[in-house]
Amino acid sequence: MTRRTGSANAATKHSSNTGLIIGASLIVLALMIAVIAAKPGSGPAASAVSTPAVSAPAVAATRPAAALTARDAHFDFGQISMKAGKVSHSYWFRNESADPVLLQRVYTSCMCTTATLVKGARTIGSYGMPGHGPMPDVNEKLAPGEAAYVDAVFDPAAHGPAGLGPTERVVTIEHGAGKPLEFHFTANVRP
Ligand SMILES: [Cu+2]
Repeated sequence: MTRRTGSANAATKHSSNTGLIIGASLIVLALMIAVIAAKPGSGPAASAVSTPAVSAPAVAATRPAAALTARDAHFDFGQISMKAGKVSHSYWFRNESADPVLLQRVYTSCMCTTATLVKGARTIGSYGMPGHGPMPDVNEKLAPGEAAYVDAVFDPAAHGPAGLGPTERVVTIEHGAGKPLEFHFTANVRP
C-alpha cells in the first residue's frame, strides 16, 4: 500500500520535472546554436584539421608492404663440393593480401639452377633459366593467407672448373600483385 502511493508520487514528481528539464534544455540548445552560428569557421575548421591526422597512420598500418612476403629471401649454402653433387633449399612465401594472387612465371638466373614450385600437395615445374629449354607459364593462384614454397636446386658441377669459388644465383617469381619476388642463394664451390 505505502509502496504504491510512494511510487505514484514519484511518477507525478518525475513527469512535472520532465517539463522543466525539456524547457531548460531547449534554451541551452538555442544558446549553443546561436554561439556556433556566430562563429561559422571554428567548428568545421577544427574537425578538418584533426580528421586526416588521425586516419592517415591507421590506413598506412593496415596496408601490407607487399602482397607476397618471403619468410627468408637469402640463403647461404656455405662451402660445398662439386663431387658431392646437387644441393637444394626451400624458400617459403605467403599471400598476405585479402585477394588471390596469380603466380605467373618462375625462372632462375642461370642454367645450373632449377626451381620447383610446391603448393599444397602439388609440385609444379621444374623451371630453369629463360632461353634454356621450354618455359611454360605457371598460372597458379595463391589464396589469401595461403603459403607455398619454391625448391631451388643448384648443381655446382654444371659449369665445370669455371664454376669454382664464390657464386650467387637468383630464383624469381613473377606474379600479378606487384614487384617480382626474388630468392637469392650464395655458395662457395670447391672441387
Ligand atoms: Cu650457373
